[in-house]
Amino acid sequence: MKRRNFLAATAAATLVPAATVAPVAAQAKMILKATDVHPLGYPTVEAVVRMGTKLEQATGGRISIQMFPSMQLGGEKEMIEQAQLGAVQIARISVGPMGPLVPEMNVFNLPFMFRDSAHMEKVVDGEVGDEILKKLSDHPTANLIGLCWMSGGTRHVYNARRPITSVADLRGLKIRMMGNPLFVDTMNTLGGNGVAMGFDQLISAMQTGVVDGAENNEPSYAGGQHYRYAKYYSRTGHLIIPEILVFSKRSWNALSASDRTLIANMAKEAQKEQRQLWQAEEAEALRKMIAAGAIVNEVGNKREFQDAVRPVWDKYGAQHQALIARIQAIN
Ligand code: GTR
Repeated sequence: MKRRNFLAATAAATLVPAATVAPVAAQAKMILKATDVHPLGYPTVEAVVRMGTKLEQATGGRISIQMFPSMQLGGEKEMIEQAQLGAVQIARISVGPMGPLVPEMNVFNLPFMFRDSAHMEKVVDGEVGDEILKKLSDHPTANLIGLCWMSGGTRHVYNARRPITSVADLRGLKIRMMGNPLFVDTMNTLGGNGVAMGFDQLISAMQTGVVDGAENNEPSYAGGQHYRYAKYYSRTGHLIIPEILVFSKRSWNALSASDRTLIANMAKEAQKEQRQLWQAEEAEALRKMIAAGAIVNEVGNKREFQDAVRPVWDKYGAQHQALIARIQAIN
């Protein structure tokens, strides 16, 4: 059976009560399948695992979470599709690949949109964050419920050839970007060669020279041991992208109102928990990657990079001027 057919076939079965004799539907056991590209122990994964433990405690074991970490179910594109079908209930994904689905989300994907992580966190914690989650949940065809935000640090460019200190150093480098035309345009505008592919394909692409490198935060670079293939890690800081926990709308619609409230509240707690775990992990990852041989450098003049990506803002930001102004006004 093709993967998609298999997923469709299993989707319907996912929320079927585990107990065959269930006197009342409310007591039926429910195992929520969750997935993440990162391994067990990574802050986003750990926060969702803890959310599962809390859900079990709160429901006397009726609701639990089964985690499929480490790209076991594919890259983020596949994870989104599976959540849309209801083959998994919970997916923790980056806002990166969500931009083509929900246009407002692409505002978060604009290079240098946020001044720093604290700015991004303030934005997602406030009205704008709530509105965008709702935009996703209300979207007629996205088929996902936005539960909460998570932190994904700051993304920097890394490659096998040379340190990047100015925009000119990117010229001709093949850099893997997340699957969203905005990111490919960003890299191309900077003079590099943006190549869109899933996170699950990146290591083999670096090994075979299909790409010279990629761009990501320290925990993803260190955790995936990407320094083995691309040792120059240059702190371009071009993207600060929030991550998001989504729930399959198909599965959500099958839940009772009280279970929805419980899951939504637990997700908000997971957001806080992940942020704490993230801060510790970010510092630790930087230490680990340097110890493993990564060569980290600052770029000479950030302004030069910011100026170079203006065409990307013109192309993708023009229709969202009001939202951009609100984000910029948040201090
Ligand atoms: C990581 C992020 C993942 C995924 C990955 C990527 O930082 O946590 O959700 O977006 O980057 O580059 O595909």
